[in-house]
Formats: sequence, structure tokens, C-alpha cells
Amino acid sequence: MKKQLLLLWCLLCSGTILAQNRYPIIPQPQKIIPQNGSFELNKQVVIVDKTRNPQTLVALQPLKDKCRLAAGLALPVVSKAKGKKPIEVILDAKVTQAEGYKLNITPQHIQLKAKTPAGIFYGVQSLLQLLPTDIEQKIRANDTQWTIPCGTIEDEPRFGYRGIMLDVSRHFMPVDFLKKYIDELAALKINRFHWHLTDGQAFRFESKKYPLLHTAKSPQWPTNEGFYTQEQMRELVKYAQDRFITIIPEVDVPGHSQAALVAYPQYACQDSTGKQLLFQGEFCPKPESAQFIADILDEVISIFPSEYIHIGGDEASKVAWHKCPVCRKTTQDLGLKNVDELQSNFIKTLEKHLNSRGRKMIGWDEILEGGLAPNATVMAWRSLESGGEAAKMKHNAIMSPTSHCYLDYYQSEDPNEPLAFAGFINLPKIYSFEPIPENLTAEEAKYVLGPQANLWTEQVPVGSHAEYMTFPRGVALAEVGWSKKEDRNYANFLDRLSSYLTRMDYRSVNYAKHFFEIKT
Ligand code: TNX
Repeated sequence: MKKQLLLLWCLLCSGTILAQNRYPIIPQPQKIIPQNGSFELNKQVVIVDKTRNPQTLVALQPLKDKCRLAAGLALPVVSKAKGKKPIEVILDAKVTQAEGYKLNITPQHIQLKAKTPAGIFYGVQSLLQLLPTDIEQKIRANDTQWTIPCGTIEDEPRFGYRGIMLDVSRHFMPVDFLKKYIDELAALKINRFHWHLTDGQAFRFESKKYPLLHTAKSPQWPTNEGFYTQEQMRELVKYAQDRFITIIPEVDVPGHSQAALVAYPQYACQDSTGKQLLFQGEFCPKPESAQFIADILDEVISIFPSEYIHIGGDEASKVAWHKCPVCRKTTQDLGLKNVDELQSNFIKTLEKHLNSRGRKMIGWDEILEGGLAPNATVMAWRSLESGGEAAKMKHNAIMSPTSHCYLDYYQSEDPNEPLAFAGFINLPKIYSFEPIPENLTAEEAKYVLGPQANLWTEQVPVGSHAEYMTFPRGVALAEVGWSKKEDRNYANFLDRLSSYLTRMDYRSVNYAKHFFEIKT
């Protein structure tokens, strides 16, 4: 059986079974009009930049870098073609969407139009995927003909939010790995990297004001070392920005906070005798805790320009709150009905703080319980319906339900599959994800910002394993977020994926190779 699968794999790779798709772009563009012939990239080619925008050069950088490395071509950026073969780059307000682009490829020239530099960046990503896979080689591929098939592409994303979350608390991931990971997301036109910086196991954000946060050891996880300096985080923000990715930082409170409370136990609940009540490591929802967290959020804001800041809000065990006299008094004083409202009140205070700083709050779907904070965006994880509920209340929702979007779940039934957290989500399953719940009206559906896949790392000790869990399922998620629903076709996706995997091979990405065992 294994041998047959291997054979099938080899045949797929060599393109013997499937006719070669001349436009193997992932995510599938909205519209491709094929034409015969090709544009040859050679020493005659120059980039004519008509945009007068410094960000254009940033957007073009991947094309320039890869062409220099793999093809030995400099692609100089000039203002006029002067008889050379041009790749013309234009900013055009008529392109309808901020992230949209148009490519027109003829044997004589290429024209790339977009409304913004982000669109140019996405046009560049598509162009790179139209070049032979050798363009991803880190060394000169001397015998390759650098041709790009002629045609017209008009493209724009279905959703403005296309995210991947990585948990770096359960296992620390070094900055160099994060850069490589961000490169992979950018190539897939994913535009949000949700960085889960804190959890029970470790607080990875360097706080200048409360340095014990990132240095204190939790007795349960004494060896869980590592944090990011503020300088490193700023550097990563810039790195992501240059790839048109916004980093959304998460400081997970009031639950999942064991590490922070080991460092600053005064913000945990206490019983009437003064004994600490730390069930699963949750903050005591009292004003002093809110102030402490607000101070941390101010530091977070000073590093991350993202309009959205994620405050977690998931899975707080409220057992301690029932037993804590301060919680009981706060509940009474504020006329709250129960501990859900107590948490909701706490989250609302944090939202007010973020809003006063000009930022918006995201929380996991538990923030719906006890009353949703007035401007909150809900990240739906327990069910798609919870996101739908938020949308019906005219709140933004990001859809990352455990049914389809959990990259820490098993992806194959191979008995040798490394230990995963739980569950089972294979490639066709994530590919079939539809982020808009059926029961929403068109008006309500507008509140669905887009999909996100989450990689929790309890069972993911190192970066190469994170790659294994993320790809190719993250490739499928990218297409869910970008391509039109009616254009999604799993067999066609697999066809384009075979070329994409070769590209990831050249980029030394340790993606999982099980997907070919899966029937549609
Ligand atoms: C639930 S999803 C969690 C995480 C775990 C994950 C494992 C969410 C908001 N909370 O703390 O790591 O399940 O799949």
C-alpha cells in the first residue's frame, strides 16, 4: 500500500498524471484569462517603477531577491524602459480593492497594477508562482528557462483578514524561525500573524515595568525558558510589515495566566484566610489586576502598531472567583448576577483602556458570556456559531473553529504520526471550511472578517515540527481566506499544490507529506 502511494506521489510530482496547469497559483486567483506564449525573463528585463512610492520597492523585493539568487538577474529598477523589456509597475486607484492587483503578461512586457503596495506585493507573489519552481532555489539554477506564461490575471481577496496563530508560550520559537514562518505566510497572501505570546506555561513578552513576568519560573514548567526582548519584537514587527503582514499580539488573561501569577501572586485571588486561590492560574478580577494588565498592554501597544490587540479571555476557571471574598464583594457592589458577568466586567475595563489608546480589542469567544464588551471583535474557536452570534450582534468576528482550523490536531491516520493535541483535521477538511455561517444574512455576513488557523504548541517542541503541523494545511487555509467560494475545488487545489510543495522543498520547509493519501 505504502509503495503504491509513493508511486502515486512520484507521478503527481512529475506531472505525468495531471496535465500541467500553466498557472499553478495558490491561492487561486479570482480571474485568469490564459493566452499562448510566454514572457522570458533575461538580462534585457528592467522593472519600470511608475508609482513614486517607497513601499513599492519593499513589495518588489522578493522578486528581485529570488531572481538575483536563482537566475543571476539583477532586474534593475528604472523610471523609463529605454528599449529594454519592461515589468511595469503602476499604482492605479481604479483597482477596486486595497489588496487587489492586475497582471497583464505578454511576450514583450509585463504590467502589474494595484491600488496599494500591498496589492503589488500580492501580484509579485503570483508572478513568482508563474515562474519555474527553480526560482525558489537558493543557488544559481543555470539550465532553467525563466519563462512566465502569457495571460491576464485580475485578483483580489474574498476576506480582508486571513490569519494564522502561533502559540510560543507552550514552546518557545526563536526569532529566526518566526521570520521563516512569516515568509511562508506572506507567500500565501496571509496578512495577519496572531502571536500568542503568553499562556500558563510562560510569559514571552519582555516587560520593562514588571521584569519578573518574563523571567520568573513557574514551578510546573521550570525549564520553559525564553522570551522576546522588546527590540526583537520591534524587529519582527518591521519584518512582517515589509511582507504586508500585521502582527496581532495576544496577552491571554484572565485565565491561562499561571506564569504571570507565579511572578506577581498579589493579582491572584485569596480566600478569607489569605491563602492563594490558584486553580488553573487565573487573575483575580479586581481593579488592581485590571490596572496591572493595562500597564502591560501599554507596553504591548508601544511595540505593536496593530489596530487590534488580543486579550485572550478563554477558559478562565471561575472556581477561585466563587471562593474569593473580593470577587464576592465586587459582584455585589456592581450588581452583577454571576461570575460570567464578573469576567465580562473585567474584560470591558480592559477594552475601555485599549479604546482610550486608540486600539480595538479581540477576545476568544468566551467574551460573549456575561455580556460582550461594546466594541469587541470575537475570535470564534469553540464553534462557528459563536462567531455568527457576534455577527448578528453587529460585532466583528474572526472564524477559527476547532471543527476545521486547529493545526495542533492530527492530520493523518498514519500510526507513526507524531503525538498531536487531539482531534483530527486532514487537508480536505480544512480546505472545505466555509467561514460564513449559513444562518447569516448578507448584511450580517459583512461582520465576518475572515478565517484563521491556530497552532497551539503543547505537543510542538520545535520550529520544524511547527512547519510540519502548519503545512500544507495552512496552504489550504490561505485559499479559504482568499479565493471565491465557488472557485474552490479540491482536486484542482491538489494539482496546484504539487508545484507549491516543490517550492517549499527549495525553501527547506518541513511540510507534512501525508496529504496524497487522502481521498476527496
Ligand atoms: C484550547 S483555543 C485553548 C488552548 C489550547 C487548545 C488546544 C483556546 C482559545 N484555548 O489553550 O492550547 O485548546 O487545542
